[in-house]
Amino acid sequence: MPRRPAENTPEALEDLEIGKPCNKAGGVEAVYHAMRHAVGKAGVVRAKDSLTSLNQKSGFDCPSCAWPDPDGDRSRFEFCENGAKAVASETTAARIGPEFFERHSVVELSEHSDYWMDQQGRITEPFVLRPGSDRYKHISWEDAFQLVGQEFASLQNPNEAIFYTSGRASNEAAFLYQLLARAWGTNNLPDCSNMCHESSGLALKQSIGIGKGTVTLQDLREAELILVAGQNPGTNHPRMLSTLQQAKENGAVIVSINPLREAGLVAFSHPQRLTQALGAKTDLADEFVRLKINGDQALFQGIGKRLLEMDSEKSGVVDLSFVSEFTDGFESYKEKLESLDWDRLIEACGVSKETVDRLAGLFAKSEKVISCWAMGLTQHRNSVATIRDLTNLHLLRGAIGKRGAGLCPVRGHSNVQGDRTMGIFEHMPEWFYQGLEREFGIDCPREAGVNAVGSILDMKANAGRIFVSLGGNFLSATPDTEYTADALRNCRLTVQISTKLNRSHLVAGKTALILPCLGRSERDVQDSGEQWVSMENSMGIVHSSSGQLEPASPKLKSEVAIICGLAKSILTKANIRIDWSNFEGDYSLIRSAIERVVPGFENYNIRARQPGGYYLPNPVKERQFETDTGKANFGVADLDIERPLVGRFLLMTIRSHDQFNTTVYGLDDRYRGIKGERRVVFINPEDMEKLSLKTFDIVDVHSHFKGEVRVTRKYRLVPYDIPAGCLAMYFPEANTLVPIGHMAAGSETPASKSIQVEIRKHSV
Ligand SMILES: Nc1nc2c(c(=O)[nH]1)N[C@H]1C(S)=C(S)[C@@H](COP(=O)(O)OP(=O)(O)OC[C@H]3O[C@@H](n4cnc5c(=O)[nH]c(N)nc54)[C@H](O)[C@@H]3O)O[C@H]1N2
Ligand SMILES: Nc1nc2c(c(=O)[nH]1)N[C@H]1C(S)=C(S)[C@@H](COP(=O)(O)OP(=O)(O)OC[C@H]3O[C@@H](n4cnc5c(=O)[nH]c(N)nc54)[C@H](O)[C@@H]3O)O[C@H]1N2
Ligand SMILES: [Mo]
Repeated sequence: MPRRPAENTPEALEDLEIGKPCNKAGGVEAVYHAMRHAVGKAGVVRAKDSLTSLNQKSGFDCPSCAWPDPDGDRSRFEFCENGAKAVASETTAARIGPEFFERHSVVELSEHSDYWMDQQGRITEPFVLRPGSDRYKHISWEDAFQLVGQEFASLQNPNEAIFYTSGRASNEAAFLYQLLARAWGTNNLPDCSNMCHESSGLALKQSIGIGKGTVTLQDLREAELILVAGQNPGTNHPRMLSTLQQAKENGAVIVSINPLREAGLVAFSHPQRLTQALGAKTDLADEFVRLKINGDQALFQGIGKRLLEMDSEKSGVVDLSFVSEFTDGFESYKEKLESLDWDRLIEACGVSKETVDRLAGLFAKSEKVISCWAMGLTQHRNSVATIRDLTNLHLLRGAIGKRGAGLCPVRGHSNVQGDRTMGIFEHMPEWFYQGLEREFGIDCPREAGVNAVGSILDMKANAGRIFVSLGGNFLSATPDTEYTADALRNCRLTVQISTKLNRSHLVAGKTALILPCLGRSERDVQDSGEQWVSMENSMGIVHSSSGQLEPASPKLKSEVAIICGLAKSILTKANIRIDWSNFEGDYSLIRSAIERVVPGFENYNIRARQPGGYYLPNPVKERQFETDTGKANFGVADLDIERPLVGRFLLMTIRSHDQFNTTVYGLDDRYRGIKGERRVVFINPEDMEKLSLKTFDIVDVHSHFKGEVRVTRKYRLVPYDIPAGCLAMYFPEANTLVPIGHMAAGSETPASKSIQVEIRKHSV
């Protein structure tokens, strides 16, 4: 019996060095680190070519985050340190070919770290892992597609197939992918958004009628007050800092709401401005609100309560004309907040009453308010209610649907928003299904499919599923690693469309396929010539992206070509008449089909190609709220805060500065002063003392959920400026601790930022 590949990162400890956290982000050091990564991996010429065409109007879209490019002139280097790392990782000179898998069995590979895996380079051709074998072997594209076709043909019911998407896929690929799933007969379309901004999408849909942000870069530049809640832009959206810097120079007050004092929000040196690259800096956040993990709902309710009190003292604080013309539910919201007890609110958020009053004062004196947020708000049990409570503050002040004001959920993956617009979702509205039926003559299923957590439960409970993954790293990105590993192992077939090796290739179904694809930086040539693709960024701008570099291997196919190849072998029913070969040969035909199905894509082939792209319509910008009441809805929810029980902590799982989600570029977290190690637990020094533990001590972490216990071993303790009772560890290593059943009410996003844990000195 061969050994089973390990599902988790190895427990080996590296050489940890702890330095002082940085007090600013950016600067010349960021440029240095960017160039070091780019040149080190790809070689000088490839690095220069890739970085100079990154985010240019005729170049390719940065595969890192979804922050928009500036509308006006772009500097020749419109990228950030972490964008450069993402590009360097994709354009690396290292390769994984057949000899690599001859050298390494799957078990052996699984014993390496994620960092090591990323360094092995780009996968050059398709590989198959056959039942009983522990080595991937080369397979031709033709045979790979045929194998998939045969496996699909053996399923009893279309819902036995699951089609996952990661948010890097282009609109063109995503549209064809969901079409394939629906023509096959299922809405099983989980995506990375389920672990990401699903809570934002749902909350905003309920409150304002559209699950997307409502502001532009120009709005941010004009805002008077900007909240940045539960977000670490210095690491995860570095180009956002230049926008914040401009806002600041125009007089905006910036408030950071976070348990951690993240470097980028303290101050920023623009690496592309000479004086700043050399050391001068702009102080960004005027106020740092150091709240407890999961204290946000209480904080937002507290600010709302104080605004109502202020309004009763002196009218005009609540924008009554906005409230009466455009909103619904104000009276019950008011009643609810008035009934809340101040002591309870203050205890729950962990900040002083004076701070809440001061924030309310800032809201009351600012006409133009923008709230930005990311995973610190979306990955908790009460996330949907929290985001609705934040939205309520904007409704109270009429700070939405006008210049300089609105809501800004800051998306993660560069096209996660576009993928959803293209129909990657387990229950699309009826008009969408009818559009597909009209365009393609298929019968769309109407039964809702599974989301990410739903698909794990389904694969675990039922043997023989087929799991197809358009990008991403499902095993490491989802909660409860060991549980998810069993779910994937239970599949008859797992198919990964990937650029680079990851753990989801190793912990796989009975049969597993790796179908390697072109990266975004690479030229994509099909029958009709060179192709381009398109994406939608965090602000609803649709724009094009054209790869510039030679593909990493001549045997790679584009995502579109792979989906068309799969579709031709999976969809054998005679009644399906979709011309996949035409789509594969000429992507403008895909865009024409999208134009006929999805509103807002009129003249798609022309408009997406114009410099800078174009904005999708967003009715909220005109104060039209397409909700069930036809108005913006105040959300009224009970305060429901996660609190650690006695002897326990609340753990958040966060990103280091050297990773993109599950891809680990390095072992440092420069802004937090960490060097050489990812297996760390950040802890308040007083908590450490109370437990009689010391810096560098090795601990095991146990998570508790409804009587279930999960453990991960061997992490080093790092004292850090984090509120008492709170801990932080890095994702994905800590995902083992996230219970599968612990998720946000409504959105079902794993609550990976508020996990009940206990720490103990390591024992064997
Ligand atoms: N370089 C790089 N860029 C990325 C990514 C990456 O991994 N690397 N990932 C991309 C993706 S997919 C996404 S979704 C985004 C993620 O971007 P972020 O959301 O910034 O990423 P996280 O590291 O999860 O950070 C969450 C922040 O929330 C704070 N936080 C945690 N819990 C709470 C809480 O209860 N309340 C409040 N107020 N704050 C809290 C943490 O201290 C941290 O600062 O970045 C995208 N961009
Ligand atoms: N505990 C915890 N868990 C989390 C989070 C957290 O904060 N804490 N964050 C969640 C969030 S916000 C997200 S978005 C998910 C991320 O979940 P995913 O999107 O599933 O994961 P990634 O790590 O972004 O995927 C990386 C893999 O994508 C492949 N890839 C890279 N580029 C391309 C490409 O151009 N095409 C194709 N086809 N493949 C490519 C590579 O093989 C790489 O190994 O993780 C979630 N999981
Ligand atoms: Mo994300």
